[in-house]
Amino acid sequence: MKQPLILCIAAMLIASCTNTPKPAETVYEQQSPDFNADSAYLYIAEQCAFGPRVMNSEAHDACADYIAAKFESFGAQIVNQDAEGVLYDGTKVRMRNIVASYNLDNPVRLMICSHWDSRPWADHDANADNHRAPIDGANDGASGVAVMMEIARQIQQKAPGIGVDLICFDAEDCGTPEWADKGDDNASTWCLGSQYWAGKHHADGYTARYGILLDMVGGSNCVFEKEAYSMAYAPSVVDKVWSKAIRLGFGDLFKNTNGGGITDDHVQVNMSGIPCIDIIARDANENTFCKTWHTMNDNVGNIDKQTLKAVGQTVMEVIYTER
Ligand code: AHN
Ligand code: ZN
Repeated sequence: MKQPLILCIAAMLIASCTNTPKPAETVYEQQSPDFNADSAYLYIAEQCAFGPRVMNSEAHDACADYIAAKFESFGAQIVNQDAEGVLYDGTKVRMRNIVASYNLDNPVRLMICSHWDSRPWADHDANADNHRAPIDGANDGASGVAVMMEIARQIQQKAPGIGVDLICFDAEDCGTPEWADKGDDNASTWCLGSQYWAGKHHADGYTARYGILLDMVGGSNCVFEKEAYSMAYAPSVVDKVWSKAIRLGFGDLFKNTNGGGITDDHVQVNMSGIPCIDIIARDANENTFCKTWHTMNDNVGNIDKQTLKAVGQTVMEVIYTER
């Protein structure tokens, strides 16, 4: 009775072994349009051409208008959020957060964000004579905005299935300089624009499923580690982003290692109730930020298009596969 059944199963197994070809290595097929790193690079150069975008400067205000106009030219709805901030030394500053939105009718939203201001002091420069000079902030400031601009250009050509908000935070990088007395609440002197936004979102009832902060995403010889606050607040978002990056072939930059916690705009976003991670670069060899960080060398000439491509394509893939 049992024999024919066993024979039958054996025959099926043999058949399946011999007839079914060994499945080929599964190759991950990119779902998103191609992110163009050349245009992102151009948008970095355009921002830097204004000069350092430091608080209360003409370059700062002119660049704010350029950023809003650029996103508008790519079909986004713009909200400018103007506010006053106060620096570590009591100086009052004009701040502007710039929000560029797509598909406002869709309640399923992702927010991508970056700071757009540049540091007023090169207080990490090797030459002490430069410690009070403003920096170009090609990587630290312009790179994240430029990646968002290229994403905006792509969204205008092919809309993703969800709503997207691209948020440029002001006054992130004017925290107490190294050469001044840091006082006892140094952390609160950074991220002034996102602090304001966290207390008063740019639109009533605004929320997003999650956020991704881009900080220093155009440097050379750098890597991205899983930042500690991101892992604490939004571990599943870190997993999603890193696994997309690795499947797209960017595992050389997106490391499966845990980095330290960094006081950055994503902390404010998290405190306002939206889970948000930070894609922030550190030097590939040393446990420091990129070599050009807060130095006069943070300029367009030291931007690496391959880093822009890895980050831009990864974020695009996340946007275009979200349902
Ligand atoms: C501090 O060093 C306190 N925060 C790092 C955040 C940052 C500065 N990102 C760019 N510049
Ligand atoms: Zn900085």
